[in-house]
Amino acid sequence: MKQLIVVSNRVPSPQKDSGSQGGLAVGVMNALSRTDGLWMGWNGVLEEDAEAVAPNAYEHEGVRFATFPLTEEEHELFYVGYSNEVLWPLLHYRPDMVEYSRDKDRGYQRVNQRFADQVADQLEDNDDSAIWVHDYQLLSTGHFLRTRNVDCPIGFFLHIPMPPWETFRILPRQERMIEHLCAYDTIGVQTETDLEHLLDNVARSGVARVEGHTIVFDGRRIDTGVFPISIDVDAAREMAERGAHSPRSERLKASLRGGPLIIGVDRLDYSKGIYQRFRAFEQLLENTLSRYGNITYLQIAPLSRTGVERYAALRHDLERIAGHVNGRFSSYDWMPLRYLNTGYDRETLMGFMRQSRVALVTPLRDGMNLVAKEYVAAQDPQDPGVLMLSSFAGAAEQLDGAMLCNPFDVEEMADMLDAALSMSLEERKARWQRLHEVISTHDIHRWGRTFVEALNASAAARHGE
Ligand code: ADQ
Repeated sequence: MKQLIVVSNRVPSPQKDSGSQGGLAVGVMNALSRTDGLWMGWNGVLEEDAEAVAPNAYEHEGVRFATFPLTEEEHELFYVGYSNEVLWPLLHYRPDMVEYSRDKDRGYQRVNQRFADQVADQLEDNDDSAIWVHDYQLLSTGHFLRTRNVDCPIGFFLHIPMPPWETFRILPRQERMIEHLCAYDTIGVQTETDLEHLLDNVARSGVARVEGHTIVFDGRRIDTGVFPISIDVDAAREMAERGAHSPRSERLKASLRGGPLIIGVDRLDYSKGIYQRFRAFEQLLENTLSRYGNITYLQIAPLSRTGVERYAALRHDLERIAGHVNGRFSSYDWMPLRYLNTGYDRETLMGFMRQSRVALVTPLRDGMNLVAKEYVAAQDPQDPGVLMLSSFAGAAEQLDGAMLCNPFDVEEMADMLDAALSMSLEERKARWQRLHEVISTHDIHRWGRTFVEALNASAAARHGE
């Protein structure tokens, strides 16, 4: 393969190096730099005559980028509407939150077509290229590429969960979505469970046949596989080591006054289970106040998707319960729950993680969850903290050294937090070693490499046809 084109809704900011942008950017940049790589996506700007604007081309870290604006209406229907008010809740097993309309559906299709047109226009050599499309915002892009006679291998990776049929079939016109998925050559998901559901959904929709892990549609074969996304373990460890000695970390440490620190780091999203976590922390305080002294729980939750109504409602609920917990338990010189909507640079974040005795990573549902893996990488091997992980995060299928919990059982979470805070050094070390072994062997480089290899294998199979 001479050229790899990656397509995602957003592309990493050229102001930051890929290492400081998190998992996806590192994995994709690695894959792109091995070929004549091009990364395409929305530039984050809304413009009235977006359709008439030529993509902005630039180079960063040896990789070419081409980004383009959207109109306000496109953004409203495609991104806010269909992507985040229909697909996001549905694929996170929350059909009760789905707000579907035909307008949003049409907007999604139109913008997916526009992404496909932009890519097709940039394609230099159909025979020697491959395209890798990312995530739920662009499920239909492969289909529209095919309608533009793009014949090269096209892969798709779903970063978020795939629910079972009884949930998936709630999506109006779900057959069309499956048909659009069948335009790809390779489909990757995060976990075995997601793959099981994907194959079952395809079979039950009646749109295509399933043979083992292969989908057969209209005489074409589509390979599927599990590719758990991960992190750059060495980079995360180095950032944590530096970050733990930064002035911010020193100030955080001094402010704890010897008490243990619990940390949570998430985008403010209802799928992350932050509300249930706050309640569990309240229960912990109620159960153990006299035992641990001043426990501090630091929840860092930068706002996301502020245009979506559900997120405003969640924010309101979190502010209310945080105020309630602090009102109930704070003393004149101690505030147990520190709830922040600020984003921090990665070094600071990793430094904070290294100082925390426990990380609460308790989503109600999550594709993978990179924070869980970052927390493991950030620990001091001589005195590691404890990862408390929801069994509904994709990461739980790999990270069995964590304390696995059910985020819907607040009392159980409180008991487990108690056990985590009093865990012996010996057990902490043993658990951490198991976790670290997994993330070091299954890191972000492996993720990008194995997906591109799978795509290449599809290409080879096509040429053999
Ligand atoms: P997200 O839902 O965004 O990703 P996650 O996997 O946890 O969830 O990744 C978030 C990233 O943002 C992490 O690297 C984290 O460190 C960073 N981050 C979070 N809060 C931050 C803050 N306050 N300041 C700076 N950085 C912060 C989606 C899916 C996941 C899947 C990923 C990758 O929902 O399930 O793991 O894509 O596939």
